[in-house]
Amino acid sequence: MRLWHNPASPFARKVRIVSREAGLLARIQEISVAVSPVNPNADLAAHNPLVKIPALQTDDGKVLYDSSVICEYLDTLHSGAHLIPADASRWDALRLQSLCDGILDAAVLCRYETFVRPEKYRWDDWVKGQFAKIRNGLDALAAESPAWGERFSIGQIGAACVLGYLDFRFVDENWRQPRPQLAKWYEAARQRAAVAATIPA
Ligand SMILES: N[C@@H](CCC(=O)N[C@@H](CS)C(=O)NCC(=O)O)C(=O)O
Repeated sequence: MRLWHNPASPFARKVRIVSREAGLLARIQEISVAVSPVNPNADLAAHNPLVKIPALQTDDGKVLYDSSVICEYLDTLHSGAHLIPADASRWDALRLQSLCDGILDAAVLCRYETFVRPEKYRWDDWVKGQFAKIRNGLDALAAESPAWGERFSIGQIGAACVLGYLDFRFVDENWRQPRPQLAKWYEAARQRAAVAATIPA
């Protein structure tokens, strides 16, 4: 299989953590590409009309996107504990993944707005609106993290990707200060080999 990704991409990181947790890394060739809405990658464009990462080409040639679909596909390829649970905890896990994806959508859009978009076109109120989503989402993660215990399914994988991305791109946000329990959870999550191996750089 081939995975188009970038080490900085939090959505691709979800897939890269899943592939490692599921023991599938040896079956995946990771191809690092640089993408942005104003700088599409031609190879990726030939496989994903949205020209976004992650995208996964399976062994039979199909190309899958986006990160949620790829994670679900990879979870069918191993015999270990499911990362997307099939039992009653499934809907909580999927909802948590959606919450984390929403926070990441807002954070990635803010990155484009504050870094890629020329300064004269920037819109402060729009950035404030996106940051409100990020902070509300973090508060929701903080409220539920004490109940996570040792669980590390797709929801917690999403949370690790959110927190790693904020550390990487928005360090001044200092998300830990008002949310010590979430910070404690993340310190433990960072010790997992799959999380440590994919810290954005
Ligand atoms: N919903 C998508 C979001 C993927 C996404 O936004 N990826 C960003 C990189 S983190 C991207 O490819 N941006 C390029 C673009 O928007 O053209 C997923 O879950 O995979």
